Amino acid sequence: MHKYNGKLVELPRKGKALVITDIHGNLTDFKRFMHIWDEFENEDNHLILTGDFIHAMGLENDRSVEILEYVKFLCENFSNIHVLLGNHEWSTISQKLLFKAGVNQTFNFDSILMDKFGEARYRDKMKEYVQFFKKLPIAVRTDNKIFISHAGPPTNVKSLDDIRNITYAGFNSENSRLFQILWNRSENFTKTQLDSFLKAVDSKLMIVGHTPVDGIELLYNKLLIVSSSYGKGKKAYVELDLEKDIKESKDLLKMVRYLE
Ligand SMILES: [Mn+2]
Repeated sequence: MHKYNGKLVELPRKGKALVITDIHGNLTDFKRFMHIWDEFENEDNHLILTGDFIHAMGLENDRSVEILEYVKFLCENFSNIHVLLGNHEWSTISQKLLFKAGVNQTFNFDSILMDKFGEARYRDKMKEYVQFFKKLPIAVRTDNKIFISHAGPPTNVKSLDDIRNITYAGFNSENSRLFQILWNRSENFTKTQLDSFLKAVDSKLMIVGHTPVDGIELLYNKLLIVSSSYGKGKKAYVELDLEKDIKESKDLLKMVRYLE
């Protein structure tokens, strides 16, 4: 099947992987993706959610808890489902306050938990979720050399071991490798830094979410940014062939799909 190597999931040259990014509390889109996965599922195939499945980016109809409960169930019951940590789940661990569009998302998640579970169960539920988030892997590397993470690349990674051990320094924002792989956007690295990261992790191309785009955006011909739900228009995902040789971005672009 696959190797769990610290915080890195290593996928063999077999089957396909669905790569889905940034659900952000959107239960309607989540269900549509789960339907696609149901059709796609077999013992060689994998589902990869690249983090930020919680926290709706506006206040209306935030279904983060339902999605989180389901994602947790999937993780605990299927070894071919890989859920990566995003900066929003990380903020729940680190208790760093996240302000988006003037809304304190951490506080909003707290209040949803409070509404749903009540004063009595709220603390236990929060603890349970934090434990779950801490166990999530941070990245996937496929045998055909695609590196997948929530955001990034970080500018201070020297080897795959730096990814495997990335949470040794803790979950606070002083752990700069972890912080950067969860938060970095195009303005935080140069083409040279992207190239040296890919070399360090022995990968050809990289797939991330995090930055809202119109379906997809290709950066420096090496980094594919995908928005599957929360984005700027089209909703894209990747049906990644784990067996094919992927030499350049155009090979990867052929594997992009869109929600109808
Ligand atoms: Mn994000």
